[in-house]
Amino acid sequence: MPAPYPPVSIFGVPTDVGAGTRGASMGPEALRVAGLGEALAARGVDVVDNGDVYGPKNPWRGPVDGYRHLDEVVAWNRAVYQAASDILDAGRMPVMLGGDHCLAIGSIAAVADHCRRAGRKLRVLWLDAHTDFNTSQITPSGNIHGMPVACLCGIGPDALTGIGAHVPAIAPAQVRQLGIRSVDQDEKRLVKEHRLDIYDMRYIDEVGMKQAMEQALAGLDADTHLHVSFDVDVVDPEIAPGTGTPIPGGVNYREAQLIMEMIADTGLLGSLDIVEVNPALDARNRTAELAVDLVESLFGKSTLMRD
Ligand code: HAR
Ligand code: MN
Ligand code: MN
Ligand code: MN
Repeated sequence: MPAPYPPVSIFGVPTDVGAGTRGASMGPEALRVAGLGEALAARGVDVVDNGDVYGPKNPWRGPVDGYRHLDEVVAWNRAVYQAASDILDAGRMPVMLGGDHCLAIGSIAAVADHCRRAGRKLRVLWLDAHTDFNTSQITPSGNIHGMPVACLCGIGPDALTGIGAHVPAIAPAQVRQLGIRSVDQDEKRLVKEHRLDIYDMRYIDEVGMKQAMEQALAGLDADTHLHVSFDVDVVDPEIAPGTGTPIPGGVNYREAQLIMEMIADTGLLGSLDIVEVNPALDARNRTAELAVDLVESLFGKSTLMRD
C-alpha cells in the first residue's frame, strides 16, 4: 500500500535567539540523532533532509523596546520563510526542526502564502503549554518565542508581521491551541479580545482529550491544509524535560499519542514545526526521542487501520 503522505522535506533551524534559555539551537541535531528521518522512512514516507538554514548567532542581549534580538529573529525567519516556501512550491511537506518557537512566524507565513496561491484553506493547530500571543508592550521577558501567534495575526513589529506576502498572515479564527496552561496576565486579555480558540489543560481535564481534539479538528475538509506547530513543552515535563520553559501539568504520554493519532486520521497534515527541544536541559536525549515517537504516530504508526 502506498504511503498516504506526501513527500517530506526536513530542515533544521538551529537557533535560540527567540528564547530566554540557551540550547534549543541544538534541537535539530538532537532530533536527527533520535532518528527522525529514519522513522519517517520506515513509515514508507519519501523523506529528504535538506540540512539546516543559517542565521545570525545569539548575541545574548537584553530587550530593546520590548524585544530581545529582534534583528536576529527577523533574519532567521526570512531564511525559514524562503526554505519552507521552496519546499511547498516543490509539492512537498515541510518539516521544520527547531530551534525555538519564533521560527513559526516564518514557517506559517510561508504555508499561509502557499495556501492562498493554491486556493486551499489553512488551519493551524498550535500544541503548546503557552499561547505565544505576547506583544512588546505586555511581554514579561521580551523573548520573541512568546509572540509568534500574535505576529502571525498581524500584531507585532512590521519586520515580523510582514515576513510573508500578506499582512496579517493568518486570522485568529484559523488557529486552534491545545494543551495551554501558562498565559501571562495581559496576554490573557489579548487572547480573549482576539477570540483565540483555546483548549487548555483545564478543559482537557474536564472533557477528556478525545472530545477536546474532536472539537479542535472540527470543520476541516478535503480542501484544508493542516499545519501542526508542535512545541514539545505541551507534554508534561516529567516525560519531556528537555525544554526551556517547562510547565507542570502537561499532557501525558497517552494523551500526546492520541493527539497525534487523531491528526493522522484526518489525512490532512500539510506541514509541521517541531520546536523547543533543548538538549542542554535534556536527559540522554529522551525529549527528542519522545518527539520522534510522537511524530511517528502523526504519520500513522499507531493507527491500526493504516497498517
Ligand atoms: N509567556 C512567556 C513569555 O512570553 C513564555 C513563553 C515562551 N515559552 C515558550 N513558547 N516556550 O511557547 O516570556
Ligand atoms: Mn511555543
Ligand atoms: Mn511553549
Ligand atoms: Mn499544499
